[in-house]
Amino acid sequence: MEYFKKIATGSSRHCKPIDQKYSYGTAGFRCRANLLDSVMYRMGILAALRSKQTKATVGVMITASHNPEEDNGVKLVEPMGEMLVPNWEGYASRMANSSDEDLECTVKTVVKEAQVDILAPANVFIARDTRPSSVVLAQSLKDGVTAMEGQLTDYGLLSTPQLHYMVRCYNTKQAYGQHTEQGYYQKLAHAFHSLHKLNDAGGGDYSNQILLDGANGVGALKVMQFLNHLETSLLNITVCNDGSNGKLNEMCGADYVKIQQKPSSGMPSKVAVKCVSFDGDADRIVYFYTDTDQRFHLLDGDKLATLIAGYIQELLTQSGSQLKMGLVQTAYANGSSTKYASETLKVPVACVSTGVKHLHHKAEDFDIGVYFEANGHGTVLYSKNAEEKIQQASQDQSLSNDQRKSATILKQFIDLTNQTVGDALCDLLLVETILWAKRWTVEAWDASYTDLPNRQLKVKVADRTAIQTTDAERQCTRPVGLQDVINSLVANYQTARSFVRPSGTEDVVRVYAEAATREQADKLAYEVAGRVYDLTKGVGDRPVVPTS
Ligand code: 16G
Ligand code: MG
Repeated sequence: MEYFKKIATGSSRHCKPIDQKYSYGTAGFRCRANLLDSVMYRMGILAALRSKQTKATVGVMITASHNPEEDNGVKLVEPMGEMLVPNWEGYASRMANSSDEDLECTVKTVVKEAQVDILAPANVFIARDTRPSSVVLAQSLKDGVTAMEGQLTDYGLLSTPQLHYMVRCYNTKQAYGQHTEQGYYQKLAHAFHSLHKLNDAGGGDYSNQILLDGANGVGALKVMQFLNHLETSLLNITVCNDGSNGKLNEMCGADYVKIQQKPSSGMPSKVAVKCVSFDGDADRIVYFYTDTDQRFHLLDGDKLATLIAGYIQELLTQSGSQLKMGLVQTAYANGSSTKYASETLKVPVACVSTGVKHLHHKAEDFDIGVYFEANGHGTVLYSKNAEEKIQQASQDQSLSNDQRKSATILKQFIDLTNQTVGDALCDLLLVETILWAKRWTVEAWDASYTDLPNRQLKVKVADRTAIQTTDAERQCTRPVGLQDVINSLVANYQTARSFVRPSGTEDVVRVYAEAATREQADKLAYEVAGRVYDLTKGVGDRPVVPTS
C-alpha cells in the first residue's frame, strides 16, 4: 500500500542510530537531542495512527522539560488532552526501537493489533519548546505525519500545557475554549478578573507583586504574552530568566529550586518578595521567598495542593454542596502536607506512583480531584457531574446569596484551571486568587504547616532496573533485603521516612529521606544511598555523609 512505501522512503532520511535503545519513560522519550531524529519521525507516524484510530485530533509536544538544553524529547497528547494511554506507550517503544528495515513491518503490526483504520483521516497538532534542536526535530516529526498523509497544525512555540489545551478545545468543538493562543489567554484573564470582582472582600495583606523565574524557556515568553491580557493593577509580574541572556534550565527553573532548595540565579534577591519558578516547558511551578533572616522558604507542589484543596473544600462547604473532593499525591509528598491535608483539612488523600499519568488517573475517582507532585506539577479535575452541580447551584434561587456566590466562585475556578495537565500559568493564577481571597501573604500561606526537612539524592548504579518497588513506590521489593536495611536505618531517626526508586527519566536510582531535623534528613539520605550503592553495584564514588 502507498502509505507503507512512504514510510520506508522517509525512514531512509531519518535513520535510527544502530544499537541505540529508546524507552518511553515517565513522560515520553527523552535523551540527547542528536539521538532523536528517527524517534521524531516515527512518533509523527504513530501520532497519525493514534488519530486515525481515535477518529480525533491528537498532539505531539517536542520538549525535554527541565532537562539540560542539549537534551530533547517528545510527548504524545490524547484527544481529551491527557497523556498517551499505556498500551500505545508500548507501541511507541516498539516503533522507536525498530530497525529501519523493520519499520514498515512494525507499523503494519501496530495497525493490526490496535485495529487502526488506515484509510481514516489523521489530524495532528504539534508544538515545541525553545530548545534550538526543537526546530529541526519538528521537521522530522512533520515528515512522519506527512508520510501517513495526516493533516498538520504547527503551533510553533507553546508551553506543554498550552498544546494539551488546544487539543482538548478542538476535539470538544470549542466547548472547552478556543483552540488558539489568544483564546487561551482570554479565557484565563476573564476568569481571573471575574474572581477578583467576586471576592470583593479580598486583599488585606495580600501583595500582588511577583518575581517570576521563566527558566529561560517557553514559559517566560508565554507569560509575557499573557500580561497583555491582564489588568496589571491586580497582578504585577516581573519576568526574570526570560531567555534573553541565560541558558535554558541552567541554575534556574522549578526543578533546580526544588532539588537544590535555593533561589534560582538570575533573580534579584529581595526579602519577603513572592517569587515563582516555572520549569522549561511550563507545566510545573513552585513558589519561594527569602525571609528577613535571609532564610530560603520553598512552597512546593504540596503547599500548592493543600492551599487549593483547602480553599475548594471551603467553597464546597459554603455552597452546601455534597460533592466529594480528594487529594492525590506521590511518595515524595512531604509527610507534614499529608498530615495537614487529612487531619486539619479533613480531605481524603491517595498516594500513587510517580508520574502525572498516575496522579491524573487516580484524581478521576473523585467528584473533584486535586493532584500535585511535590515537584510542582498538578491541577484539579472536575467530573462532569461536579461541573453540572456547580453550574446549577450558581443559579439556584432556592439557595442563599452566599451559597450561590460560593458556587459562582467555583464555576470561575473551573475556567481558571487547565484540566488536561498541570499548567504553571493556571496554577499561578489559582494560587494568587486564593491568596487574594484569604488576604494572605506568602508567609501566612507558608505557615499553614511546616515541611519536614528532606533530602533527595541520586545514585548511579550498573542497572537501575535492579531496584523494584511496590505500594506506590514506598516499599522496595528488589534487591531482596534492601527494604529491611532501609527500615533499620529509618528507625534510628524521629518522624523519619525514606524510600528508593529507579528514575523514569535518568539512568539513576533516586533516594528520598525526610526526618525531624535537616541534619537527620541529610544523614539518613546518604546512609540509604550508600546501601543502595553497595547492594546494586554502584558506579563511581560511594555516597558518604558530608562532614560539614
Ligand atoms: C517526569 C514526569 C513527572 C515526574 C518526573 C519523575 C510528567 C508530565 N512528568 O518529569 O511527573 O515527577 O518525570 O522523574 O509525567 P523521575 O522518574 O526521573 O524521578
Ligand atoms: Mg515540565
